Amino acid sequence: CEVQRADLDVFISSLKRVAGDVRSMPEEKRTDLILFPSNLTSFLQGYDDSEYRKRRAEISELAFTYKQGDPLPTVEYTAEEISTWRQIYQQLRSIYPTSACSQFLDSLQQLEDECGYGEARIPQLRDVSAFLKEKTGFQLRPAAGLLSARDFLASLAFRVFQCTQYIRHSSSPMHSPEPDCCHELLGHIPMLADKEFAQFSQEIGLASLGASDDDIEKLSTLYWFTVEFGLCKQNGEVKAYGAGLLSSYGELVYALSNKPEHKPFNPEETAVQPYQDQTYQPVYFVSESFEEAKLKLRKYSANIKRPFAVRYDPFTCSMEVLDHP
Ligand code: TIH
Ligand code: FE2
Repeated sequence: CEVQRADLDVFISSLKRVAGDVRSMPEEKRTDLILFPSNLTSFLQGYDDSEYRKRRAEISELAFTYKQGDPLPTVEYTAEEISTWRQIYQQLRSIYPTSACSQFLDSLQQLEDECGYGEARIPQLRDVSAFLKEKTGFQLRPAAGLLSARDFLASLAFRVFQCTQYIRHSSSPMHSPEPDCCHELLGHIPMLADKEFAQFSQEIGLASLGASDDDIEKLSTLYWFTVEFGLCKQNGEVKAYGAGLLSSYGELVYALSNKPEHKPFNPEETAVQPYQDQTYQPVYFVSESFEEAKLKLRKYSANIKRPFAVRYDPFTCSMEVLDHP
């Protein structure tokens, strides 16, 4: 059985292909394709705001030109952008203590104490990435928006999290149908600073390497209902740990109300549950704990057929690829 070494670039070649194709298009068309995927346009605020579109194109350019190893780009946010952030921060911060899981609350406190989190300014990916690297080894990479599930999941296998840097339109602070910096910074980062959750996230990524398109679809649905919209029990109460909930005041309140359906997390069933990417979810999955979710996911992943097996080497941040699983 031969062992080969592979880095993240080997697994995310399609990202470069998409970016390359898009860069050769006329400006108008390319902004449309990348920034405003057709299934979301009618739900997106800011689609008609030409200033906003220009700003989005400017920030996405930073991600297109980024290469592995470069320092993370910084963005000078405008007064209007900071005011949107402030509103979102204040609103969410007030309901976190009763809605968010304890791991999230602990990490957010640390981010406020050690990493400049607060309503006054939008944290820079560069500072946040250094913070995360110390806590759990996760590192950030800027993303323009459109990313295939395979590329996104492959990054997680390397403890790399791809982050957008633009902010949602000021007219929709309570919910955005697509990720933005509020979603990454408030939803994902605190969870990725927790050791056990970081491990859980990486394991979804590891399961994706070499998986068929069909299995990638199932894994990205699992990712959706856990990392993005997961709920868990803590001291007999249901709390949110999903980033899509923790960055949307509107959906966080809704998810914990008696309106949507709550089902127990079970990978086989969760992986094939149809999901909603334009508005709130009709159903959420509840785990007993992260430990339970991790063990169930591990069992599920062991049954995925793949042409090779992988082992992550945390010292070199690379993958050992073994030719016989
Ligand atoms: N709906 C989330 C928010 O308003 O912050 C953003 C997204 C999460 C997952 C997909 S889009
Ligand atoms: Fe997300």
